[in-house]
Amino acid sequence: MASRLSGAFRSKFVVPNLDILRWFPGHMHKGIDRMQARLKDIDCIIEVHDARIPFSGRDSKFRSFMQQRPHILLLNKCDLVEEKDIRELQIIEKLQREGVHVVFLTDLRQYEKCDILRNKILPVVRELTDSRPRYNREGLKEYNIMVIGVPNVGKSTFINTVRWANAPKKGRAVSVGNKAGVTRSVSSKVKIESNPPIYIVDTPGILTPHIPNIENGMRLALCSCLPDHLVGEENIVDYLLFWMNKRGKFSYVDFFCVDEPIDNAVMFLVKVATKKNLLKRVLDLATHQVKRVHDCMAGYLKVLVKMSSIEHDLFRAATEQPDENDVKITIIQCYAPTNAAKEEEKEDFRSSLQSLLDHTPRRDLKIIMGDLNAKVGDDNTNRELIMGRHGVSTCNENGELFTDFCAFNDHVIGVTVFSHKNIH
Ligand SMILES: Nc1nc2c(ncn2[C@@H]2O[C@H](COP(=O)(O)OP(=O)(O)OP(=O)(O)O)[C@@H](O)[C@H]2O)c(=O)[nH]1
Ligand SMILES: [Mg+2]
Repeated sequence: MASRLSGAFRSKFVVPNLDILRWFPGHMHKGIDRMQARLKDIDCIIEVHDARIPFSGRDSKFRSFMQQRPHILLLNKCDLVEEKDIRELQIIEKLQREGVHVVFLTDLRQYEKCDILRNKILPVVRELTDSRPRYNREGLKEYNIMVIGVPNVGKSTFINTVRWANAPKKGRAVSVGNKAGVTRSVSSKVKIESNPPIYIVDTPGILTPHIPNIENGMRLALCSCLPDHLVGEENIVDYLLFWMNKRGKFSYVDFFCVDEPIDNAVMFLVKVATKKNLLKRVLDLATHQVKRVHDCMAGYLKVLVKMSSIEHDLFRAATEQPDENDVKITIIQCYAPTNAAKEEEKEDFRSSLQSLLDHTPRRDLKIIMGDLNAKVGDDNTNRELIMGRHGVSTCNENGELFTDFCAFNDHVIGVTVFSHKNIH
């Protein structure tokens, strides 16, 4: 089928707007500065990356960290690739030619396999550190590791898992979540071994401010290293179709029962949604007629991507029916630290709030209320989707953090949308 149809497919993938691949929020910018500042206390860098895309996204920022300290690369989420592909495609050899000499393949979901972390990775950390000058840390018995990488590759999971391997009864030391940008600041040290003492520092996932190449960006999006809503679910599906068709991977045709390969995301989604009866009614404003369109944007059709190292069959998909038609509301009442409070106090507050939101069912309508102690001002340039122009005063630091938080979580700052009587 591949050779018969290959001429019919796009030869180049085009995104509607390059901005969809630009995600470099304030916490990443700050994170890089803090990581650089912490380096003087760090003995070894462990870079975690998604094994499905061993090259995409590991940009010059990571290379610069690699050069400053001994470096280990973990290609994680190996459960989502065929290990034989990594061997056959000589991924590790290619990485070594690029100067990445120590590479481990990990599957951090499998706790029982975590002896590799203690018995293989940690000894290598000690060996690499001891074999090089430690400058200001010469003679110290402890080892400090910093975990770096792009968002959502399993950096925080690595810390929890390796700590758990040492002390199974302890809970999570750092937050983990299945979306990009869960860790938003450089953490304090987490102890993972006592003899000799080994500590790890977690860091936010960092992307480059300018994705150098569209396909790299789309591969990162496919592996959820960028938020789906930012790139657009339809664009992600479109790239996936482009990628599979180009390589003659047509397993999706039978899986979705769509008769033949399709090279257009909208057509594909409409066909699948029709078969699965996942259509919704919308009013077409131009014709005033009710149309039935596919409902993937509402999250009813969820495309789960199983992509592997560069040339491997990558697709697995499932559909999710909405539970019922009723909507539940979750209200989170909070009292935030003031603008003058310490950075750690503010970070604790944001992490707790994020964790509460992450534990709220996705379909719930979420309302955050209380005293946020944030002034967001009245300038909503580039933030039109999350705030109006009726905020008071000028934006302060808490205001900036709060608008970032709302942008990340798709929340609207209701109080800025309507004008108020000037009675205070
Ligand atoms: N399939 C699979 N999922 C994993 C693996 N390791 C971690 N995950 C999942 O990947 C998601 C992201 O994990 P995190 O540890 O939060 O990733 P992170 O790199 O710290 O992400 P940020 O803090 O957003 O930069 C979570 O849902 C984890 O459960 C793995 O080996 N295999
Ligand atoms: Mg994290």
